[in-house]
Amino acid sequence: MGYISKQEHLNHIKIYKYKIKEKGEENMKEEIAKIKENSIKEMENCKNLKTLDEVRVKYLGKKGELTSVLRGMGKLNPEERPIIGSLVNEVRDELNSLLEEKEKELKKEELQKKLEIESIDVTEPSKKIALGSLHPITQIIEEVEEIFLGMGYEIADGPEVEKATYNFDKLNTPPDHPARDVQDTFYITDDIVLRSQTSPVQARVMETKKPPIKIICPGAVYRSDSVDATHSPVFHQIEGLVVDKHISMTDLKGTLEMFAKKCLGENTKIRFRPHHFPFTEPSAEADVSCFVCGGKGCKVCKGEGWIELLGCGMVHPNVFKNCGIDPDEYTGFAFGFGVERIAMAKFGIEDMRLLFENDARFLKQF
Ligand code: 2NM
Repeated sequence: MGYISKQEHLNHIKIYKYKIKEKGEENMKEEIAKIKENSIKEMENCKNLKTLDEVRVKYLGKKGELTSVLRGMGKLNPEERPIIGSLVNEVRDELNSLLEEKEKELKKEELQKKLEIESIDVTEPSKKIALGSLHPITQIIEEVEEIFLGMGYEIADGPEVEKATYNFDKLNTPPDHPARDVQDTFYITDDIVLRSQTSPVQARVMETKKPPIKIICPGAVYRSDSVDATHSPVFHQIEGLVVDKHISMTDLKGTLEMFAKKCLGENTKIRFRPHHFPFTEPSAEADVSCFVCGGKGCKVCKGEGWIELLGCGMVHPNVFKNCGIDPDEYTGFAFGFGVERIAMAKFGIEDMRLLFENDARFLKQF
């Protein structure tokens, strides 16, 4: 820079300041007009409340464009300031009311959109609820219950943790009987067991109810067996009992034949073989003609044509005496079978363990 005198320098500054001041008011008016024009344009282009608020901040916020015009008023002559000041106020009020209007408009639009999206279509199909299904064991129990209810029977139940007297002694099973061995029965104490059959329920009914008695007793029973394809330490039984005057072996055979036909199909035949149970005399086992091959021999009946179905017999007089029923006045028959065996035969299940694992992929099939 070349040398200038102090006076020259001061004059130079004065002239410069004067130039700004001279131009100041016009410039600012122009600037304000531009701000107004731009902000209105941007406001009109706003599509939602968020961008509208951005426009508000950009022009009217603390660091907004119109606000900074007010800040720049220091540069103006004192007489120019009120002119620009009131112009800024005027424009700010105008912009504020335009913003308010636009905001109302956008809010209305957004509400409209929301109502459209959230409106309920009452004709839309409902969500499907996935239903479970009854366990195959439960299905068999319910089916058997239906058949016997249809023949006038009642359903009875009792404790699974049972006195040894009800599980054994009252049922004519003496203390030295092999079934009472700890190898075969779960003992809680010396005289309390997990019931190994549901007949203790029948002993309890005979003790408390005067004949005629027609009951079936479904439920879980326990035996100390190792798990394999045909054994489980817990399984299910259904036992039946009829006590009245003049009940005979023909009633037993007719009842079980009816049951076999209803449960396994009308063409099912039934045969009785002599057997032994401590609580019945005489005792028998009943087989049914194979409901898969009809008797020709197949995989399910292992080529026999017959499938072992149940045990049965005429109630032993000792059982009646033990339960307070006079064997000279009343006779009766009883029968019992394992539910798992029937379910496996009916549904073609080859391994009993599948019935206890409760894998939904398996259970879904029935
Ligand atoms: C069976 C086979 C034969 C039976 C006997 C009794 C009672 F209580 F009357 F003595 N209830 N169930 C019975 C008879 C059970 O299951 C294979």
